Amino acid sequence: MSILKNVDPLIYELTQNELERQTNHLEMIASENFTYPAVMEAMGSVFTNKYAEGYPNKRYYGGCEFADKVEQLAIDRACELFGCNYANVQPNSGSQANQGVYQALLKPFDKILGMDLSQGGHLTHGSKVSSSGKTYSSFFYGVDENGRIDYEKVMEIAKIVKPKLIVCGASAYPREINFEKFRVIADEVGAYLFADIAHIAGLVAADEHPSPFPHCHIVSSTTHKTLRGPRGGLIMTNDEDIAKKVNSAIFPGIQGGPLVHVIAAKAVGFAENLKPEWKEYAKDVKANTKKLSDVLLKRGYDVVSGGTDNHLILVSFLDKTFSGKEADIALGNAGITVNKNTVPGETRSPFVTSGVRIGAAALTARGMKTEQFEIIANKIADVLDDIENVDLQAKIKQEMKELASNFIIYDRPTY
Ligand code: DSN
Repeated sequence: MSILKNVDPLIYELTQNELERQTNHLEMIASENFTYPAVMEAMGSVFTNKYAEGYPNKRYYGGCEFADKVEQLAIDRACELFGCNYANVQPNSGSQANQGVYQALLKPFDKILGMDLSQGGHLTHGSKVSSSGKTYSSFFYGVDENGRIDYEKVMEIAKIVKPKLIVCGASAYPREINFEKFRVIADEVGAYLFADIAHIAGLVAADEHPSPFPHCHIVSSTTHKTLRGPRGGLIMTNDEDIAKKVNSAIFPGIQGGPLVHVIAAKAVGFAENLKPEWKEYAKDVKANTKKLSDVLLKRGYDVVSGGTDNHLILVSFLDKTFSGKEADIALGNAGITVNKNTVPGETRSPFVTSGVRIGAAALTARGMKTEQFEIIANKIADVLDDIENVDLQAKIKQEMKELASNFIIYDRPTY
C-alpha cells in the first residue's frame, strides 16, 4: 500500500517508471549501484525532520538525543570498516567531501596536484571548471601510454610544482592505486596526501583493494558507489588535528544542518559492509569485471591498460570509426546503460569522447555472476561490431530484459 500513490500520483508514476527502467535495463554505469531496501527505509524516516547543526553531543539545537546516537553509530561503523580513528559522515556528496578536505587543509591559491580529468581523474581534483580549480592553483598528472599511472613521472611533476596537497584516486582508472608510492612522493615534496576512494571504497572495505591507510593523511569517499549505501559523502583520517579542521570545514564551513536521515542510512549501509557477505560481493564485482574485460579483449576491443584490477573497465575506440557517444547511444538502445568517457590519448571533445566506461558493481548487486557477464560482454561486442544495426539493438534489448528479469532486486519503488 503506497501513501505516495494516493497523495501524489504523478510523482508515484515517475518512481514506478524509474523502477521499471532500473529493472529492465542492465545498469553498467561504474559509479552506480543498487542500495539496500533497509537503507532506503532509513532515508525515508522521521530523521528527515530534524535539524542537528553541529556534531554529536555538541549541537546548536535541542532534541538531538537520537540524532546524536545515529551519527555516532555511523562514525563508529565507518572507522571500524576502514580501520581509521576519525570520520565525518556529514558531507552531502563526494564533491562536498572533497571541498571540505581542501577547505580544512588549504588556503585559496595553494597548489594542488591531482589526476587530469581527461585521464581518469575527477572534476573536484582541480579541474578549472570546478571550485577546486578556481579556488586553488591546480596542476595535473596523467597516465602513460599503457594507461597506467607512472609514479616516477608523478614524482617529477611534484618536484617541479611543489604542491601543498596531492590528490590520488580516480573516477575512471581500472588499475590498483599504489598509495604507498604516492606517500613517498608527498613526503619528498612536503605535501599532504589526500586519497579520494569514492569509486573503490567498497573494494577497500573488503580488502579487495589496498587501503589508503596508513599512507594517506586524509581520505574521502562517496557512500553510494561500490559501497552500496545511500547517496552521500564521507571524510576519514587518523590525525586528530586534521579531524578537527575537517569538522569545522564541513560545518559551519560549507554545509548547514546535516541530513540526519541520510546519516542514518549511511550507518545501515556500513553495517552491511561489515558483514562477512560483503567480502563475497566485492570478490564477485572484481571477477565479473575481469570477465567483461577478458571477453571484450578476445573480441578485439581495446580495453585501456589491457584489463582491470577493480570494478570498471574503459574501452577505447580510438582505433574505430565511431565515438564513445555513438557507442553509448547504441548500447542504450540495446538496454545496456553505460557512459561515454574520455580515454588516454583522447582526440574528441568530452561531449563526444572516444570511449565508454563500464562497471560491474550494480549488476553484481542484483546477483549476476561471471556466467551472465560473459553473455552481456558478448552482446556488448555484438552491438559495437555492427553499431548502426538498430534491429539488432532492439533484439538484444529484449534479450537483456529477459536476462534481467531473473535478477529482480526491488518489488516496489519506495521502501
Ligand atoms: N559522477 C561520478 C562518476 O560517475 O564517476 C563521479 O562523481
